[in-house]
Amino acid sequence: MLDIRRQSAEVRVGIVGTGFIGRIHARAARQAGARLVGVAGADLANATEGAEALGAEKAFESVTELITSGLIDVLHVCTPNHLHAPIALEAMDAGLAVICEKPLATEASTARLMAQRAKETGVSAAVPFVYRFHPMVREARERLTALGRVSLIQGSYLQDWLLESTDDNWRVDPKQGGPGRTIGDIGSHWFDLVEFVTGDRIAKLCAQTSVVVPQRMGGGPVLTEDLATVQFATASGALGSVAVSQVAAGRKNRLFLEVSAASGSLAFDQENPEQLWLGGRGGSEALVRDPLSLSEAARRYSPLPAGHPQGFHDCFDAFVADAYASLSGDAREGLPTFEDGARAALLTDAALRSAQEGGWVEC
Ligand code: SOE
Repeated sequence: MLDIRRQSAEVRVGIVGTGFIGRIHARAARQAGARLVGVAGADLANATEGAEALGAEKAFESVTELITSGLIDVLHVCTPNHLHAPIALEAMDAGLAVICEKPLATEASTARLMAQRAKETGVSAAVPFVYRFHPMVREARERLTALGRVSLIQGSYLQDWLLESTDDNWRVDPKQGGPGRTIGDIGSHWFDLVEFVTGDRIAKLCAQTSVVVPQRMGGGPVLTEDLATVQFATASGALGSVAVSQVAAGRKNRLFLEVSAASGSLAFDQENPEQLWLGGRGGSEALVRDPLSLSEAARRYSPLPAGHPQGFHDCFDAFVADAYASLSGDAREGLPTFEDGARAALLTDAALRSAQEGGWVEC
């Protein structure tokens, strides 16, 4: 646990996994004023290379050595998915705060166990559903409360980085990525965002999945879905649908969400995050981010003046800053925790089950 005498001075950070997302975590940690103490990887050579790349003070021979070093307060878990659970559990048991990448685990039951362990140990445990930190997402959440009953929720999360059979990644392999690739990797973000923005819960869903590229890089048959469509109904009675794909040509990271309520609609597009579409029967407008006209909840995540675009890095930085703030008891509204990670894993699991067995699944 964080030493109370040091908490205002610095947060000492360790990172496991130094790929694309590990680098983003390292940058955000620094941005939040933390000290990047150590890196662990597959072996010492890998950790040394990683420590150098991230500018960390020390390379550790193993994850256990880093966890038990007594030199860190928080562990960032940025490995392939199948390693999230064992590492995060070990860190929590050692009393460390954890920031663990999504999906928290490759099965919903393990993700639930992780959320339970976070509760039992009392450590701070956060999961980077970072799209919550776009100011216009916070604005949508605030404004929606005044629009009356939600009738329809729809959208998509589309990428194309796995479009070609020559594209490959550890996420494609169910042993490393888990049984649900596209749903777990990006559907989890969409599910989280929709429940965060509406404050409602998906109560039941019905999904279909498809493998569009049957073989990659001459390997065996692809077993994880390239795309999925999901229909759902929420606890309050709204209906919804979402399409997720990692083979949608031309779409890079397009998370789109539209909510229609009794007296207006809202739409947010992650690739155009400075705007929020406000739909009204008598007229619609694209509200442009301007801290001067945003609600207080959104302004908090809007440090730059209008016309100075904020984006993915800003979201990540804000998420990590809030996660570190929670270490000293400053719990900020909207920090995605392991509870939220377990919830997204449950929805992922429900979608996969529905696609496999056919029909609706309660969630
Ligand atoms: C790859 O699909 C990926 O980097 C995800 O793992 C991230 O969570 C998402 O933000 C962008 O796409």
